[in-house]
Amino acid sequence: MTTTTSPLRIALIGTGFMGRMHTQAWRTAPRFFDLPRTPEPVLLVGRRPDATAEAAARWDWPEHSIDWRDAVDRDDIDVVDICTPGDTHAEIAIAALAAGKHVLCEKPLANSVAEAQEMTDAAARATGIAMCGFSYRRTPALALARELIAEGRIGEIRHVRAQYLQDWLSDPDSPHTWRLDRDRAGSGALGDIGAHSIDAAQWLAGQDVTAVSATVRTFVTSRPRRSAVEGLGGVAADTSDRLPVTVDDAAAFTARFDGGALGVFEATRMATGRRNANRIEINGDRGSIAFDFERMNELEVYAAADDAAQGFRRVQVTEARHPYAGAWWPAGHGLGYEHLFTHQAVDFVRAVAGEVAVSPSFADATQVQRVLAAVEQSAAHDSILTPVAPAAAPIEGTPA
Ligand code: SOE
Repeated sequence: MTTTTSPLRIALIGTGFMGRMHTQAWRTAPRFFDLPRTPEPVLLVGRRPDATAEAAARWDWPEHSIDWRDAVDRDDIDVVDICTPGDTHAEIAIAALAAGKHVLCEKPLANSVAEAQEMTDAAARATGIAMCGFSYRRTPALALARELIAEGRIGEIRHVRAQYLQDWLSDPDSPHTWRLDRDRAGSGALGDIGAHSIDAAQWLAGQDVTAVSATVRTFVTSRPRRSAVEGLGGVAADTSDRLPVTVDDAAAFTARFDGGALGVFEATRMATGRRNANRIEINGDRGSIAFDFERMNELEVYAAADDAAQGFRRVQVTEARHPYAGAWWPAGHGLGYEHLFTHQAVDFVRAVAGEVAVSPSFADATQVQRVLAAVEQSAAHDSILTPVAPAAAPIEGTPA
């Protein structure tokens, strides 16, 4: 019989993809994990009255509003969960923390280092906890990788190789969205998905990025205006009515880490055929780990100390002894994308109760923001890219 614990009353701000995902997580967490407090969805906040009312009814939120301040001002709300475009994170999080709320804020933390630092300073002054939603840390396979690396199983880390490949923008006529507007999103693929790679790399390696050399590209510079129906499945309107794209479509950069490792990163939403290929490989002097979210229940492990049967082992991370896995199904049945967010909700509730550390904290997320800013600064000065000398002109008379 599950013990009932005091409620942790949730206000969720945002009704897009992450609003749906976080709703699922708050409801699922207490059904599979023993928690010190029971998440209680109370208030859903959106932008449009009709779409917000429809989402609240469909996702079983008792109350709804179109003003986030309702979440901050009410005494019967304990947690403000921010799932909105990046240009609103700082104002909402700082107000919620000042009102004594606990805050979960989607990634990247903010649209600038200055904003992220203001949020971190607000968290340091606050009574509530403040966590950033780098959800891939909660993949059982990556949590296992971190345990193995922390135990020294792959030795001294030399290489970190991370790619996050999506393709939902490969079609030049896929509709414009706030994620393509620098004023709202801060950056494009770099901050949206490259931030995940940066956070995971630093967290797994236990080292921070200290310098980068980068280049970015925007392949499609304008896109059709999205129809009025947005958030719950909008479709594009007339493709001749286009809005400018003011962010990167793709970013590539090398990185130095303070522990001596060398990093190579790639983030793109134009990798045609790759729907959500979030990959990372870390090579040490005694072994390696490799992860690909397209096979998210598996971790590839190489141990140099192995005997003649050497090679990368494909570990199914579904055993009860593996991180988070024991709460779900028998070994071998596997988890999905949504379970990362349930694990995030579990760890958030446990952090509120002081049972576990807040991870990632706003300070951790601000370090990611500093790396994002360095990448954009480096890419802005493409002069760092040394042109390859042109081929010598062919000698007269030689065949082309
Ligand atoms: C981008 O499309 C996106 O939704 C990211 O914003 C999420 O952080 C990532 O988990 C999935 O892709």
